[in-house]
Amino acid sequence: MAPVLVSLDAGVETITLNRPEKLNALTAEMHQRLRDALERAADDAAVRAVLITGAGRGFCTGQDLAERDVSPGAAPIDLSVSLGSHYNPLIRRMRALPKPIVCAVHGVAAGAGANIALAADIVVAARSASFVQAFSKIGLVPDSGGTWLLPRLVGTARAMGLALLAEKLTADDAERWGLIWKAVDDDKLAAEAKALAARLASGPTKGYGLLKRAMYASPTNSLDAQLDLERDLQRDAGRSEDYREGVRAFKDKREPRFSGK
Ligand code: LHQ
Repeated sequence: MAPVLVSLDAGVETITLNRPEKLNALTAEMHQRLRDALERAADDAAVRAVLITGAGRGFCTGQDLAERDVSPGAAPIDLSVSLGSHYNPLIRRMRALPKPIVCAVHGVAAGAGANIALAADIVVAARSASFVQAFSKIGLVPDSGGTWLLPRLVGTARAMGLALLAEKLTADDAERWGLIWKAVDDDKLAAEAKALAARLASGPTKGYGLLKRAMYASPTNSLDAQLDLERDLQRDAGRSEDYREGVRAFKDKREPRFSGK
């Protein structure tokens, strides 16, 4: 079986991390397949939303720790190579994808696995799931955008606690802290995540892409710059077919039928 499964159904590209015997710990091959899947999502107009999920009993435990030789006498390791070639491009690709990404987290999301999940646009987690900034347990710094995202989502005090203590944060606490969109009962996770992705896939795709750009530019922009950006992006949104359809549907008092254009 491929370590990452990709399928397309009704506008939703589902990407399933599929190395369940290792809790979907990430290998170089998996990164390659993730890259291919996200490139396809970007290029193929038939893809209007992405759903990321994991097979087996957990979502993902980050980098496969067995990929590197840390035995005494082994050659020094340069982890920046892996970040530069795999993890950083993955997070950038997710954030830049002009289509919404839903991530369904169950079991454990640890290390880079947690931060990849948090880089999605909407994160839904099973109530029994947990998020662990496991990095400090092995002497590392939170990566995959963790040190950028965590303080912005939960504040520096909680971000530091999560990073230094590397304790499991329950899905309920993650929801309460504003780290994720929602915690749901375990038996509802798959259906809930699928429904969200399907709903987004039938939405105004162009508008969603522009919305992502605005939202993710916000943390580093001044209000002035953000107002200008909103003006420019709204110009583009207003030229979409879906804007016209949305307003027509409103006037006709019916549900809109968005084409994604
Ligand atoms: C694993 C892993 C794993 C290999 C479970 N690797 N096998 C980025 C770029 C470059 C380099 C370095 O780092 C990074 C960022 C990172 O992501 S660093 C990695 C951060 N992740 C961790 O440190 C998590 C390591 N895993 C754990 O601490 C435990 O597996 C947790 C607490 C997540 C789950 O514990 P259990 O439920 O007890 O499961 P388990 O430990 O028995 O795991 C099941 C199997 O999966 C087991 O294999 P085995 O052959 O013994 O049955 C584990 O060795 C394997 N596995 N995570 N990251």
